[in-house]
Amino acid sequence: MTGETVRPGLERVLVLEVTRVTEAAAIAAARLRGRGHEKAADKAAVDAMRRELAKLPIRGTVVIGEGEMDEAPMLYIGEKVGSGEGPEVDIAVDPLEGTTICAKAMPNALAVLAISERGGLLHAPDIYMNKIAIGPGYAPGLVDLDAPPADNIGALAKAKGVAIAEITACILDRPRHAELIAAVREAGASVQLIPDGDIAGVIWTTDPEETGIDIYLGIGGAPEGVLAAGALCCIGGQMQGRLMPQNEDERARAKAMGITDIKRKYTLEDMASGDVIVSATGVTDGSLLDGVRFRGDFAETESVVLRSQTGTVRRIKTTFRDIGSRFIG
Ligand code: VTB
Repeated sequence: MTGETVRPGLERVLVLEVTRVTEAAAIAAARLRGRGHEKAADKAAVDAMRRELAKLPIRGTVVIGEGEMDEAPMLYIGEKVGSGEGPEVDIAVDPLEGTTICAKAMPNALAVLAISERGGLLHAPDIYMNKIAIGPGYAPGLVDLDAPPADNIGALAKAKGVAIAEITACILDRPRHAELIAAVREAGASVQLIPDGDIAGVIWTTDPEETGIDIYLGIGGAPEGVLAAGALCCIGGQMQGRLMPQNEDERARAKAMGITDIKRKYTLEDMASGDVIVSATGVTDGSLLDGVRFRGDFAETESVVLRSQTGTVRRIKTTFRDIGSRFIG
């Protein structure tokens, strides 16, 4: 053997670099856990993430961010981030997924970032998306966004070899889901409602034995949909999504971002493909990750970093010293 083949794609050293970014965002947000100030916690996470992104050796473009340029001062869609040297990459961020969860110090708030080769992540506006996701190991097309919930649940139970009563669907607790929730329960399955945080909801489907969640269903944010697709593209699983503009303005925004067919049903590959790295750090404790622990001038974080090209899943526990001087913006 004359050495290892170097595969094209993102530089693997970025795996650790992106984790630094979500760690910093998580620590900044965690300082404001339980204070009831959603905006302050989100801003702290955004500031920290942007500061860390500036240190990365990349020429990055934000494709999923805090909003469009006119509504978000930082990490807006189209913003250039990184040191300005290195590969051209696309970046999707959710500096604080679950701002309300964090403000209430409830479970499952995360700092999330995905990085891909140019064009590897769907450029989606900050509007709603209808989503369906299941974990790996099932025949392609087993479930479908346009099929009745009972059909999807039935197909999944059959493929899993269990009774429908043993299937659990994760759905955001919103009035708009009343019919969906009723249909899933009527089919005989159980529903786990979540207050926010559907990136985690989708990721849970990849490990039903651990999380108890077999399928994710319902309407959440499109940015969260693309980030969740990024994660599934690394771990495996199936997902479909369709943008759900609520008015003319949202339709126009989607068009301005290059979306010509607003009714298009996106597959997982349409939303995330090629070499993708996703990092998530826990802000509050959750079933995916522990939240940030503060001990005197130390902080401990737990992150998971995924890479699609190799399918590697890394869990990283980090202890930071002197956080008083290092992480105050
Ligand atoms: C979800 C959830 C987010 O927005 O995408 C949701 O994952 C959808 O919007 O944590 P609504 O709150 O309007 O239902 C969040 O709850 C907040 O960004």
